[in-house]
Amino acid sequence: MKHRLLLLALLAIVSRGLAYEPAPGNLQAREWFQDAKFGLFIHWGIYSVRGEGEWVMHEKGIPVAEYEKLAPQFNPTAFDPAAWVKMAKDAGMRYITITSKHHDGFAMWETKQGNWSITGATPYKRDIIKLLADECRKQGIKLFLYHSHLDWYHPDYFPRGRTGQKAGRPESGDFNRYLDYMDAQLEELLTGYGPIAGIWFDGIWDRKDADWRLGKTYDLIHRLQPAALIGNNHHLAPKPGEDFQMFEKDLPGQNTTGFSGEAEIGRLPIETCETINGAWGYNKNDKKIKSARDLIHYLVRSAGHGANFLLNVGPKPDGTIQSEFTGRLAEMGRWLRTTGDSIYGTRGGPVAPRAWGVSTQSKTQVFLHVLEWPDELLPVPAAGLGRNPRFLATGAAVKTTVVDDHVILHLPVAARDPLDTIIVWDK
Ligand code: FHN
Repeated sequence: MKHRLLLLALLAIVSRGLAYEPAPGNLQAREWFQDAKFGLFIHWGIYSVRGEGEWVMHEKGIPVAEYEKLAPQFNPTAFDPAAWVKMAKDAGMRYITITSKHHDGFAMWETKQGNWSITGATPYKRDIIKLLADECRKQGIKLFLYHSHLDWYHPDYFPRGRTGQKAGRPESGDFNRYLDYMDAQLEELLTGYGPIAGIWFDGIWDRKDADWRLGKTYDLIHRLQPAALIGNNHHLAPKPGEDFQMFEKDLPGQNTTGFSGEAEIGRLPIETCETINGAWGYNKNDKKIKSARDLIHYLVRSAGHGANFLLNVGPKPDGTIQSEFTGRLAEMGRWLRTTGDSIYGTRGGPVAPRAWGVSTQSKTQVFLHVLEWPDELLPVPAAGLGRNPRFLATGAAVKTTVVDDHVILHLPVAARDPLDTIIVWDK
């Protein structure tokens, strides 16, 4: 009787998908991912033709038959994958995450599941994911794929969710057939493009209560490429089978967007993503470009929270990336060339994140990033800091005074970097 109960309990766990055991290569990939710290997000698709962001189909209520007319206009002859990858590497980024399919359902690769794709419906006819994957491999940078669960195009995406209501599709459909189609597309991506570092899912918030068969899809991915990391931007705590957790436009623990309210922080590697202006897909009217200072601070604060930073660009329909974006990325890369030791390969440090800054740590060193602190004296908890405090930029010793369990750092104005004063201790 006891054994039967145990067996039943085990079966229940397995059938709920809780039994996921990451492969050794997957665990290694998680470590690599956390060390990498900085990645390039790319939102690119036929929506870029309109230059009004990737939600234009939903926001303007464009029916499928009308939206399809964008495909013949998408001919990115200036797309230069070598230049994109070099741009990311020069920015200090260690991986790229590109939209294989966004919510409009359009495949940016040569899918065999219909003609709604770059090779089936555009004059360009070349497989963008393949071109980029080959170039990433050549230049030694990893590639993740953003893949939308939500689909405004496919007729079997039914019952419909809270978006894409005006796409003019028939009021019937077989949701499981849609999921089969999605799995078949994922299988193509995970078998025809070399090692894929991970799949970045998005969109199940559109139909929160639907059965998305996540276990089946996740098993498929892990079977085809055990080291590929699965993350899902469902804005909730991680689910079984996922390998990293992401936040959107929020640091872990914040909820300025309203997306992260239910997203309790799990124990997986974490990533947060942000835009350079306010848009993910190309938006010709969005001129609100964040400063390099703000973007660098976001990277530093992410690292202090133990999270990666995935920073987005939305390329233009011709395949070029606007100079405001490339300029910001170049500035970030320049900064990282002298400060990278305090970011790459680190985890959150002993001083918890504060309004004035954060701490990070590698295996041998602790780093304090003082981002906004007007005074010369800065008290911080002494626990875990280590020996020999000095300014990372110059190597000059930092004068300290110990008061109870705090150490007061003396930070004369002349020794400060207005962007980020970094102090390093040996462990
Ligand atoms: O709806 C998408 C949006 O277009 C974009 O892809 C971002 C990126 O994090 N995620 C979604 C909203 O949560």
